[in-house]
Amino acid sequence: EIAAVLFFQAMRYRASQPAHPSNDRFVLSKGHAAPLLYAAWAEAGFLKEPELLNLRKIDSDLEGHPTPRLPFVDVATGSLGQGLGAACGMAYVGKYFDKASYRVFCLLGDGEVSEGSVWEALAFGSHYQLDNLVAIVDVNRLGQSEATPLCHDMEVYRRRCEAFGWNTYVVDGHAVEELDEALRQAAQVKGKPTAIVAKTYKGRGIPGVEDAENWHGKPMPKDKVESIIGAIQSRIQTHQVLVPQAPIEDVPQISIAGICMPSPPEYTIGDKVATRKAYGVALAKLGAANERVVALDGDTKNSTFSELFKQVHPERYIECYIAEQNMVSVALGCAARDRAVVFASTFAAFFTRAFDHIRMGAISRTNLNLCGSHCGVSIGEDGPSQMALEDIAMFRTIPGCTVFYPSDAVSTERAVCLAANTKGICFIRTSRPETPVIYPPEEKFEIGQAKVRGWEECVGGELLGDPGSMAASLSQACWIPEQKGAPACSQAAPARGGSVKWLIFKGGGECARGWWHLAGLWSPGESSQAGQRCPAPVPAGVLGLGQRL
Ligand SMILES: Cc1ncc(C[n+]2csc(CCOP(=O)(O)OP(=O)(O)O)c2C)c(N)n1
Repeated sequence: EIAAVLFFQAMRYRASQPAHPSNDRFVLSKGHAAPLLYAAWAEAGFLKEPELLNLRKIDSDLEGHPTPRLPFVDVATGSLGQGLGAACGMAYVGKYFDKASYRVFCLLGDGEVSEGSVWEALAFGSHYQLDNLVAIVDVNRLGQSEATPLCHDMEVYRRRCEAFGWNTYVVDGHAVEELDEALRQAAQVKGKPTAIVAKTYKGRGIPGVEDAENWHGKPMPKDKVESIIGAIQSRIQTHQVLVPQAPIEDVPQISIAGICMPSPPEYTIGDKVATRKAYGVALAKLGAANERVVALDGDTKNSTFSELFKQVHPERYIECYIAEQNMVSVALGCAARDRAVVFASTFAAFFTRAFDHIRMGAISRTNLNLCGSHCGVSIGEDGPSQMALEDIAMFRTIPGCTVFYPSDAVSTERAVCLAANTKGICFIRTSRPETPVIYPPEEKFEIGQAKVRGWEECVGGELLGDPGSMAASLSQACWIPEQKGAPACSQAAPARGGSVKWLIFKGGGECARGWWHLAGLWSPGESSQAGQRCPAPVPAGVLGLGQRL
C-alpha cells in the first residue's frame, strides 16, 4: 500500500526516464525489500513484467538489493540505516542548489531505525528545514530474527520523530486513504521535513505468515504459492492502469564536466604551507571555477581548512556537525544524478567510522571526493586518538577509489582539481604541520604517474626532509620525479627514542632497510634485511606507494 500510494499518487516522475533530473526521488532505505521496488517500476511501465522473474539471477541487474546499475536507483541500499542520510543530501540539493520542485521520499524499516545514523539524518533533515523530504517508516513490528524493540508502540515513534523536529503523522500503513492524506498534508508543510510512521503487519493477508516471526527473507512454500497469490489478488479492488503524475520540469541545466582551476597554484618553492591549508585554498578556487562545487565538513572546518571555501562560497557549504556517517551519506545524496561536485572533509581518522557508508558509496558508483586531514604521526602532540593511520589502507580497499597523498601545497592543489574531474571516490590525505613547497606552480601531475625525488641521497641512508616530521619526510618521498634508470623512493620516519627507521626502494626494488605498513605506520621493531628484493613501488593514484610490501 505504501509503495502504491507513493508511486501512483504522491510522486511526480517520468516513468520512461527514471533518472530525469526533475523527477521526484525515491530511496528504498530498507534495500532488502528490493522486489517491492522492482514491482513498482514494472507497474509504472519501466520494467517489463517478465523481467521480474530474473530477480537475483547472476546476469540480471535486479539484484537482491538495489544498486545504480538500475537507472531508478540513485544510491545503493542494503546496509541498513543509510538511505535517509542520502535522501537528506538529495533534498538539500533540491531545495538549496537546484531550487526546484522535485521532492524526495525515503522508505525505512522499523528495525532499521535502531541504527544511530538514522537519527543523525533525522537531526540533519530538520536542522536544514528540508520540507521537500518525506520519510516513511514501515513499522511492521518485526526485524530479521525477532521483534523490534518498540514493536508497535506508535506513540514512542511519534514522540521521537517530533523530538527530532519532524512534522509527524502516525497512520494505518495498510489504509491507502490515510497514507494519501498524510502525503498530501506533507506537501503543504513548510520549514520541516515530514515523517509518516505507518503501522503495518509483515506478510499482511497471508494466512499463517502475517505478523509471524521467522518469515523474514524466506520464500513462500511452493505448495502454498497458488493460494497465497489468490488471497492477495482477491484484495485488488481495481484493474485500472495506474499512471504517475508528470514532474514539474524546473531543474536548472548545469555542467560539472572539465572543471579547471582559474589560476595556477600561488606558491613558491621553499614556502612552508600545510597541505591541509592548501586543500582549503584549492577548494575555494575550485568553487570559483564552477558553481556546482560544494563542500561539507563535520565541525572541523577550521582544522581541515574547508572554512576557506565557506568564507567565499557560504551558500555552498554544508555543515554536517559531528556526524561523520551522515556526512558521507549526505555527500552521496548531493552527488547523485550529477547535480554537484562534492567535497567532504574531516580528520582522516574520523572517516574510518564511516567506512561502511564509503563502501556503499562505491557500490553506488558515486563521484565523491573526501579529504582527510591530520594524517600520520606528524600530528604529534594531539595524541593517537586524532591520528589517521588506518585510513589509507581503508580507502585502498574501496573499489575504484583514487588515493591522493600530496606532498606539498602545489601537489595538493593539483590533487583537488584532479579529484573534481575523476569518477568514483577520491580520497585526499592532508597533513597538519607546515611543510616546504617542493614543486613549481607549473608542475604537471597525472593520476597513476609517480614522481621520484632525490633518490641519490636516500641510497646513502640519509633522511629526507625534516626528521622531526614524518609527514614531511614521507611526503617529500611521495611525489617522485622521473629519473634516468628505474624509479626509486625513499621514506623515513623518526621513531621514539631517537632511532630512525627508513626504507629505500631503488632500481625496481632493492629494499635497504625498514618496513612500510600500508596503514602508514612505521614499525620500528621490524626491518627487512639490507639488499632484500622488494616489488617496485606501484602508484596508488597519484601517490607512489609501495603496494605489496
Ligand atoms: C547494517 C545492517 N545490519 C544488518 C542487516 C541484516 N538485515 C537485513 S534485513 C534485517 C531486518 C530489518 O528489519 P526492518 O528494518 O524492520 O525491515 P523489515 O522488517 O520491514 O523487512 C536485518 C537485520 C543489514 N542488511 N544491514
